[in-house]
Amino acid sequence: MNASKRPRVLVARRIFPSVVARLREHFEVDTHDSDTALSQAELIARLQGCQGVFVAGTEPITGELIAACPGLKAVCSMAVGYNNIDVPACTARGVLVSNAPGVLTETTADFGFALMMATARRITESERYLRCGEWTTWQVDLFAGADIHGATLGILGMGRIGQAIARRGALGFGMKLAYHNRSRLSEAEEAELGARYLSKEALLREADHLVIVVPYSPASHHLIGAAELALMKPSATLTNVARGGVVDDAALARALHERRIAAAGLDVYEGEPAVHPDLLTVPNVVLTPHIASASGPTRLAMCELAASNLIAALIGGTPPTALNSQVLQP
Ligand code: 8YV
Repeated sequence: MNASKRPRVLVARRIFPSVVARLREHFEVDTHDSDTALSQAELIARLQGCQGVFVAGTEPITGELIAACPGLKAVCSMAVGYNNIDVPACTARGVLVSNAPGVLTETTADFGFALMMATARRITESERYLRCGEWTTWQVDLFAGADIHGATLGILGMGRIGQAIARRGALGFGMKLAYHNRSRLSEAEEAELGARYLSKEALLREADHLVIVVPYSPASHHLIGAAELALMKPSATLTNVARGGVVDDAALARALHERRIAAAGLDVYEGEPAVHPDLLTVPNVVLTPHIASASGPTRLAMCELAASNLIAALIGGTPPTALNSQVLQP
């Protein structure tokens, strides 16, 4: 193909060079080879003349941006969550949107489970104590935490990742499973997992370890706030690998400080990368920087999937994980 006729795309974050090289086989590629997200105004300026954009979960693709970039035909994200993209605005203007489901399910479930275990067994809290030189003697109840095996695992949001966490709990650790989800699983799915469906309130009351895996939307904003935390057992833990904003971080910090729940494990935050200052000062919380999907092979697979979507959307073929494939209909 004549190089000047090739579609132009922007890769809006630093990603793997091998994926950029693959995109260069098909496109004129402009890169923002940086770990700092472009602002909305910068994105709009950089997207003039582009037909496609490769984003992470961090670039806001708003209706305003779509209107200001009339040449744009495809927005392909390497994230599974797409709350940063105004999909209806894209659809209305015929812009294809894709996300990256599937490839990160098991890696994210591994991490969610690990974070829950670290939280229940106080791993990082006890490591800080040791590193500070405070460990001087064996104590019968030193960092005594909660058991995982045999405990009730409560899953809020029973999609792919929720189910993968449920399997780990039931098969690996003999946990009792309970869940709440907008739509209930089929009887066969519930039986296979051995999972009981509960109302959100009953789940909060019964869970020994609550793991949150719901997508973020206005409907799930502060799904867990002070009132919900008050329903939980004082011995319970809460783990969030979904999105900041699903949990009211200020209310959670208060509940942790007052020991109204035992501990929390958080990978995501309201307004991240900023973290609520009160979460930084309570000891009974494990904090990680949004890395649940971050194994080397999985991050590469997420980028490859976004690239495959971009290539199919602009060159030809069926984008494997489009969110609005109706825009491709003639
Ligand atoms: C990503 C995520 O690392 O896929 C998602 O929705 O939250 C993470 O796996 C992140 O969004 C990429 O920016």
